[in-house]
Amino acid sequence: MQMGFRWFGEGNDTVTLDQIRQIPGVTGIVWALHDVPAGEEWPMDKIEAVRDQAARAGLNIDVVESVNVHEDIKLGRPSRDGYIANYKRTIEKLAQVGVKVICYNFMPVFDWLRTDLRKELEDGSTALFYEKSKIEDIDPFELVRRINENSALTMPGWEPERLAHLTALFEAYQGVTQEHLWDNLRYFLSEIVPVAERCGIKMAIHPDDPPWPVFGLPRIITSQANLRRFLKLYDSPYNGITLCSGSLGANPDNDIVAMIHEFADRIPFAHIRNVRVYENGDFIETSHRTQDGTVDIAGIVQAYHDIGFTGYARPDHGRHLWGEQCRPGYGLYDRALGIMYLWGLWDGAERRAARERKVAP
Ligand code: DNO
Repeated sequence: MQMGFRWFGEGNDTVTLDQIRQIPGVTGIVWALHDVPAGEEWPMDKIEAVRDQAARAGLNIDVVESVNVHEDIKLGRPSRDGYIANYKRTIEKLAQVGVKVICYNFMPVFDWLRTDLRKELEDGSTALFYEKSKIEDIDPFELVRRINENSALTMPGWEPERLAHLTALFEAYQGVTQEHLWDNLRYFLSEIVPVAERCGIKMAIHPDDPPWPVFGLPRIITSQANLRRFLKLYDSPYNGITLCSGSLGANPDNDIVAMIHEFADRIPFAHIRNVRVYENGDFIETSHRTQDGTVDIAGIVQAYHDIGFTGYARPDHGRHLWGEQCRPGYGLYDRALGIMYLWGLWDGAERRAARERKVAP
């Protein structure tokens, strides 16, 4: 297991590369050009600038998260081909600087979705929170109307300046079913994966977060059965998964350990984090420790060890601790603690395996 740490770039992250390099066992940053809009080709000089910054800190840039997919590709519009051509050229450029894995997602309109970015936990820290009733069964057009009428009412991702854009996208997705989305994903993969194969880059789709449809928008990367279907859309080791335990774990029916075993050779990248799911379906992000949430982090790390995982991993969203001012979910302290917990589990698994090898006849 190779450990990375997400970094949003110089001037765009409260965490510095010098801090990251002091976290035990971290060998690379997980990065992206966050100022390049989805659909545009990434400029080489900006890619090289990140490579050089990381190299000065002794960190690799093997994992990119994310090269975002333009909505026209997800919608299957004729203009998708131009955006796909840009995507291919970006893959080729990233190969030139040694990138090994590209994480992306295929969620319409929103990436991860929460209702509160700083909900207080019992210990006084704050964390990302999802309140089901605020999102499910809500007509998005009605929500836009309510926010327009009452500026005190808002939600992450629904800032007043985004409302017109959101409304246009919701209109565009009307009538787009899950099956349409599967077709558009298949088309995207059939174009992209051959390029990734040629470049030696593994594409790794991120599951939908949360793993169910929101605001009437289709979501398909949600479960073991759907991941199986996804992998069959294009059968290649270069068409893989970013197995995110927190995203999938928001649905307690998802058995992540079983997924690790079933998809063992198709997981180039693992996001490992915990969530606590409540009976009413709300969930909050907790520390990485198994006992703090409802996801079996100890079982998950053991499963990665059992399959001989040599891919990349990173801790995911952390809580905001000790007064840290940071991007929601992306502070230094809790993710660094998370890494030490993951290494503790991993090293324990190594010891057990070595002991078992010794006593084996
Ligand atoms: C959340 C992240 C996601 C992820 C994208 C991948 O913090 O895990 O935003 O980067 O879904 O494209």
